[in-house]
Amino acid sequence: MKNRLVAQILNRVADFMDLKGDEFRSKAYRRAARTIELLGEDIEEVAAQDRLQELPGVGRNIASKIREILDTGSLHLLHELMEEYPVDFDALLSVEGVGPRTVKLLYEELGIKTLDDLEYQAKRHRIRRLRGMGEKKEKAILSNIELARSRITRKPLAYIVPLAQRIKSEVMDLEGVQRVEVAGSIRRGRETVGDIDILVTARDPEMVMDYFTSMETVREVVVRGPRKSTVRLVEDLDCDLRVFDDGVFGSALLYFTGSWEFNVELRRIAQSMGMKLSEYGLFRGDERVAGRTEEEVLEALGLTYIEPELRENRGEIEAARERRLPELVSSEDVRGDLHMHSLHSDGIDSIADLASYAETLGREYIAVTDHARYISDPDSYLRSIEGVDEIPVLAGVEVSILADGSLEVPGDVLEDFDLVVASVHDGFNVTERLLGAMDHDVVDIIGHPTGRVLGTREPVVDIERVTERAAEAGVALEVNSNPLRLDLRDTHVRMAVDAGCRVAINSDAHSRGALENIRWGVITARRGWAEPDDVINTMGIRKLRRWLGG
Ligand code: DGT
Ligand code: CA
Ligand code: CA
Ligand code: ZN
Repeated sequence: MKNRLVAQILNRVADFMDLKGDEFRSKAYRRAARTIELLGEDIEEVAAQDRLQELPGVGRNIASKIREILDTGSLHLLHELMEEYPVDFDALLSVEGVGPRTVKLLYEELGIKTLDDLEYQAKRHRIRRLRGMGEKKEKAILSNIELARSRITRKPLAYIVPLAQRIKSEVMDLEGVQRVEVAGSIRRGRETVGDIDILVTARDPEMVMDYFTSMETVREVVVRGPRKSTVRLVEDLDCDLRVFDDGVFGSALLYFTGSWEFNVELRRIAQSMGMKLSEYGLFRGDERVAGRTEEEVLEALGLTYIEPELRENRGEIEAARERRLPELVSSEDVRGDLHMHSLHSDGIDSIADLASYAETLGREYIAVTDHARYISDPDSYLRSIEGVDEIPVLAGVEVSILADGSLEVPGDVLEDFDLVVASVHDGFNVTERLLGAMDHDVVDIIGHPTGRVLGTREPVVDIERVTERAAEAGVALEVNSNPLRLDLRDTHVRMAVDAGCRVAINSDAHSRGALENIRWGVITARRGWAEPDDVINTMGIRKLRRWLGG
């Protein structure tokens, strides 16, 4: 489907029309883009059946532009506009508080074209003097530039994994291809990724490159070589593909999985043993000592196998040498899900539908934890939970932690529930409030403890004090599996585990489908060195009930 590409290009044309001050055309292009974004069918089908002009907002002119995009993958008009106004729209618009109108103003008044220009002028206090801007807006822009920079270059793991898997399986289907692995930060499970790295062994590398550089999702070929190519994808990130010989695939995989810091340390160890490590193998002089598998290379360096999630040079290499790496928790260990929302609050599915979908995912039990403020009649809420018999459903509730650390609902009301998740829902004074909340005996789990959301400013929380107190109070800290939360994050999970406090890997789903998100929480917990025993929802339901009751 090229719907998204077409909509993106039309929207970009509209941005330029705004710059030109051509409000009429801007509106027309934006309207057409919106139609195509919301279109339930494949735009190529519509074009093939000559029905483009039947779409709302698509006249003869725009229809011909759409056909041009479908035929060529780009639009001549857009290139002309880009030459006329060499403004980096993507970058500027990604700064919170900067819209197309502001871009126009910044360009016309100060000639700002890039993030660097914007930063430079903001620092010289030139922005505040512009019409409708002022000191406050200038400051906000300056502090949002940093964030915009990281957002442009890095994407949430969960958004990119399906794309990487698709490319992997398509390459796998090519003739003569033996192995395909996704390496880099994706294999390590980092919460955001900069690009996709793919390693291949194949009889005919040229043929793989032909396919790779002409995939439908390729916007632009950055480099094409016989064994290494880089393409820029429609999804706005790069993908590297390298072809290796089977005999060195292990060392190549090790090298391109990284992390950089991990590789540096491995190479240092190889050197200290009189060897040399590269993507082509582990060598003593000219002799290749190891390279076929990762295990082989690591063993030759005196190390046990190290799971990719741990490869950040945060003590895992030393632990591998001393044979004391943790047995990491895995998806199969997770038996229940203890945080989700149904129709009783802001979820979109019934409790029964959540339960039966959870069962298909292999969960043995769930807890439904609707927001307390929606539950006006606790008895009827509890009755509707009792009525479900697909799998055991714990009657839970999520309560907000108020500004002074007290709970939004009195403790005696909470006694009626099997499980209480307490969460902070705004970013102020988080540490003190969490510590306060853990003084209440009824609280079992602290939901998304820091309240951070990827791509927005991170709240300041003293995790060391929070994990210590949680361990003492017997409260579990959540690893919220929502791909934009992952809260606790990997390094925080590690602190929790070290402090001896338990975590709960929960979906916080607001729909059935989101119950699948647990996998991202598992990856995060693994990156935090968590073992099954560190995670309360690896317990069976009886044991868990005892834990909750105690
Ligand atoms: P990303 O793409 O920013 O999310 O992070 P990575 O870790 O995937 O980084 P990337 O794509 O630049 O490179 C993939 C891996 O390849 C990286 O983790 C380490 C390895 N690598 C690439 N070039 C070098 C190098 O020159 N030296 C070392 N030590 N490692 C390298
Ligand atoms: Ca990468
Ligand atoms: Ca790369
Ligand atoms: Zn929730």
